Amino acid sequence: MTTPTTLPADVARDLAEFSIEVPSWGYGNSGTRFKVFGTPGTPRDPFEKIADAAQTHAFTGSAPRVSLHYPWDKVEDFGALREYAAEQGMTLGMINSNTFQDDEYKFGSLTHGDKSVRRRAIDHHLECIDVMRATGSKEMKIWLADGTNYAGQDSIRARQDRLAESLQEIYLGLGDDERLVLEYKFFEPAFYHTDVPDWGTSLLHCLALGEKAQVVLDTGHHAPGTNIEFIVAQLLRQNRLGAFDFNSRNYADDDLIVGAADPFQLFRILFEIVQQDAHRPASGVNFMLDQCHNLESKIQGQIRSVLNVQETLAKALLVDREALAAAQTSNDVLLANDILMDAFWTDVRPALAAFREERGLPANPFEAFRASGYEEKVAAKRVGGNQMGWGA
Ligand code: LRH
Ligand code: MN
Ligand code: MN
Repeated sequence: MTTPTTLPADVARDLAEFSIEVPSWGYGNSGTRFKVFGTPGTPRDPFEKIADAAQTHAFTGSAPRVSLHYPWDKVEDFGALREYAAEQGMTLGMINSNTFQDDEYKFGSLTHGDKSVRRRAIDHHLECIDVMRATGSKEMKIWLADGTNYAGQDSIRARQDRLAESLQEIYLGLGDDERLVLEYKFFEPAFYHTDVPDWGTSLLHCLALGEKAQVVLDTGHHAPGTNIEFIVAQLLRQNRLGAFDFNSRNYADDDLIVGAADPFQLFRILFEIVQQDAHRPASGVNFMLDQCHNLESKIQGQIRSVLNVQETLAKALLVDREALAAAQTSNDVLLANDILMDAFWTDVRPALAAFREERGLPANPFEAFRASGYEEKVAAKRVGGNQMGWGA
């Protein structure tokens, strides 16, 4: 394929409809267990995080929602936060529960052997449903840090049973138009077994709960070599892929910028999405970022991420699917592969620049944001006070 200067109309339409949800915590300081480096101008409260997220949207036109983490983003009045977001042209997205930072959850939360700890963890999730209602959100994301470090530490089976029971109670708290998504992760912080380590476990719990429960796939939560696009295809086939946490990894749960470590993997994932029309809003799949910008500027990192997803989605949409189907039918292995690779290697940047300009957006959102002076302005204004960090 030669470099296109404009996008085909159907591709442009799909890209115009496609949106990405950004994480509030992506705008706060984060780091490793060794050091958290601060960045000048880092938000001091959830309102400032939303103001920064609104920049990502203003420059890309594709990131109109902010996902909140509770209680990291706890405020007195969620209605006021919602109104503030609306003034900034944003809505509040998925509410992430958090049962991984309290001492009481040292040995588990929804799986804990002590009923009173489970009660507390269930109540926290019911409170998240209240937060959903106050913020206008319809979705809750559950990621559990629960697990054990040593063989024999606890009964794997009993923990599954307790988890199923706890989830059931949370599920019953959902309204008809609300849903929960259950995120899996193969290790960390637990190092021997994790209670929701893989898509199969998450799916089994979701199937037991009902249609308002779906799986969330965080791209960083798999063992090296895992074929993530296969999982995507399978979950979509079952209508149980609720959301993505996009990021990229070289080693473990690195939370680096999506598409940075392995752009081809992102392409393969998005091609499975496109083949099942799951990129369309009607599919209900929430495409979110879950990233931590330890070294780089946070808003620039978020803008880069949105652009990476947009560019890669454009490539996936450009695959000649008719020709691919014909090559597949005739078992022409190399032609089929060539058709896919042709789209992957196509430089869509000039066509996307034209697409953005047509919509009144900067041709290069990344450069335009850097030149806007926003970062310098907030760095001067937000001195003093506590910068919010991961876990603040
Ligand atoms: C866990 C996780 C989960 C949390 C987020 C901060 O590793 O991916 O989604 O909510 O990180
Ligand atoms: Mn995640
Ligand atoms: Mn993670």
